[in-house]
Amino acid sequence: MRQSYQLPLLGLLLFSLVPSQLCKTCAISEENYFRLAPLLRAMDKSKYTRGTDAANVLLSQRLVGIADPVIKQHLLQQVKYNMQRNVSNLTSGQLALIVMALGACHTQDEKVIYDYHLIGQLENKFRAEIENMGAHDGNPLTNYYQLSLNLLALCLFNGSYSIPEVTELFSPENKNYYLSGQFSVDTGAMAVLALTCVKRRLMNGQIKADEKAVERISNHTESLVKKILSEKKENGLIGNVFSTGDAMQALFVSSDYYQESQWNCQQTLDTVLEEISQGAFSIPIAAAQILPAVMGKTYLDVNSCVSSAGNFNISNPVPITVSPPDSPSNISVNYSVRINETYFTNVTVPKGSVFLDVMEKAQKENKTIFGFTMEESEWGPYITSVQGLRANSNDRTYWQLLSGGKPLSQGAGNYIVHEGENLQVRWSKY
Ligand code: CBY
Repeated sequence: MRQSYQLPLLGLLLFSLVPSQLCKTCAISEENYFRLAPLLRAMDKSKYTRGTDAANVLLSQRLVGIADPVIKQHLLQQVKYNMQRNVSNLTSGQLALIVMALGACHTQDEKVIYDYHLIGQLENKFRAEIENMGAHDGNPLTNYYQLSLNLLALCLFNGSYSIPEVTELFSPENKNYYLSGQFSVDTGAMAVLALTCVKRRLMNGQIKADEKAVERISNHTESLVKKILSEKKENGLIGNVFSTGDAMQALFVSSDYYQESQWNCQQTLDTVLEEISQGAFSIPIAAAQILPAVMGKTYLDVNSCVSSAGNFNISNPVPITVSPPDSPSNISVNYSVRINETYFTNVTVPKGSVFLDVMEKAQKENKTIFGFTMEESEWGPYITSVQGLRANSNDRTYWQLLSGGKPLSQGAGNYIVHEGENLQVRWSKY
């Protein structure tokens, strides 16, 4: 009895001793800015996309203070076009990114948020995600990465959410942090950013709740940070190359929860710079998700932007033209579809083809067995069905892409296939 009475007090005492809102970052030095050119080139391509990756690019650019009016105008048009068409077409995470992009750095574009009542719509989408969890065994409409983006945007732009509900929802034991049995670093990182925002508002007295709430949110954050750090690889990447940017942001804002010796930020940054030079971030969204971290920024900085445009003298990148190979040769790969049985084929495609080209070639040969459908996503085509069997987030089913039995870390539109490779799409649960 005595102990349970003392615990909250002890928590409060410990809390007041911990230096809060600490934020440790490591960032690229100015003389190395030229190494970011491939990212700027990649983000430039979002001028030609119709998707919501434009929002991610705009958010990222504003955070690092690149004021390219042409790109900005194009992105803004895209976002407005999207809004006017039908907001209900957007998923919760897409709308959250649009809100953050428009609201970042308090420009006149912020007005669009209020003209279109985007905060109210975001609150509705958050509610719908939670209701779906109630009806479908704890599975949201989309996923926890998007729920985290949703909470983050609501927190940053004064939307409402229930603190007890949020602490319950984002408990580190929740299965939604895991995809196919593996802790999703991207998801955990986004949750840390959202929870940190909520905690800061609680502590500043901007929102009210009992002190237990702060303590629970701190515990959740600590546990998620531990899981993120345990996915650190020898070369410094956290999860894989595409999750490292989000993970860095999460670690920047949560340095209260780990020792300096547990993370060598400079090593991670160096490896990321190396990956940039090798062309790892060639699609706009991948570039947009790594850029803030490399510049030492996080999504929590949207309300306190500083202009670094003056120093950033590589804003008009010239694309490097790669001449196509003289004689395009063909390669042959094995391709299979696995449901309960496995259906095999062998197809010939031009060298440099991607996974999707293989799937299309197989489909042409046998529509019944290799027929498939896809949808455009920010990361490129997402395979929605094969043989008419459709992925469904209510039962966590999806079509997994593999090579040599190992899951790929790129989508069908980006993974370049090699001679003799054993490619597979597999009916799976995440
Ligand atoms: N973003 C989202 O909603 C996606 C969140 C995310 C965690 C995302 C990775 C991280 C990010 N930064 O955006 C994510 N993937 C999720 C949640 C999912 C699941 C989607 C479930 C749902 N109902 O929303 C799911 C089904 C488990 C999934 N990803 C599948 C896949 C495979 C797609 C195959 C297909 N059918 O087309 C694939 C290719 C893995 C595989 N081997 O099958 C895959 N994802 C990959 C590789 C990735 C990475 C993409 C990297 C790249 N260069 O293309 C990823 C960044 C991402 C997008 N997935 Co998912 C993760 C990584 O490698 N770090 C919010 C929205 C607004 O943009």
